[in-house]
Amino acid sequence: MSEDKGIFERTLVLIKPDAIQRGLIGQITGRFEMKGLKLVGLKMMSLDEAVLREHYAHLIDKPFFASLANFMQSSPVVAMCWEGLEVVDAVRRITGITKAREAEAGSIRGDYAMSVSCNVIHASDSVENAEKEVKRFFNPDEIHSYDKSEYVYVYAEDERG
Ligand code: IDP
Ligand code: MG
Repeated sequence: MSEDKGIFERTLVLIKPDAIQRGLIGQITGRFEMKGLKLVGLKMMSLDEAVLREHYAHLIDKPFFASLANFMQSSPVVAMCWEGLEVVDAVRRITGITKAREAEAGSIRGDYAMSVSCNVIHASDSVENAEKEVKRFFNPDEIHSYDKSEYVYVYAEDERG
């Protein structure tokens, strides 16, 4: 694949406990489906302290870490792996900024949340982290390869590689 063609990537999304409680699983998942992304992994799971310390390692020293960990353990989450052309960046754009009440209208956080902490979803922030995070939450046999017929309409021929 030539450099200007872009790369098909995988990224991790977690639907957080606030969205589970508020009945937003379907609407959030639908946003990614409507965008044309391919769902290659999906499961509901409860997060233990160890995985949260790894996943939020960059926040461990913050005063809000304990309440963030409590929040993320207050119900199961839904973990999803989405695939697409330059999908890591595309999903971050759809997600919106961390402080949800300032997130752009039309983004998931912009449309569904008001909080910095309870901001409905997690999305990987770089290709490098996406690779690590997909491995953190999914075993290899939980990631599925299959043809998605609508790809012929979602991407132009030269983008499909
Ligand atoms: P991100 O989710 O937009 O990538 P990060 O800075 O990686 O933002 O923070 C991870 C998560 O930690 C946020 O989505 C949010 O749930 C929580 N968080 C981040 N900053 C704060 C804060 O200042 N107060 C409370 N929770 C926070
Ligand atoms: Mg982050």
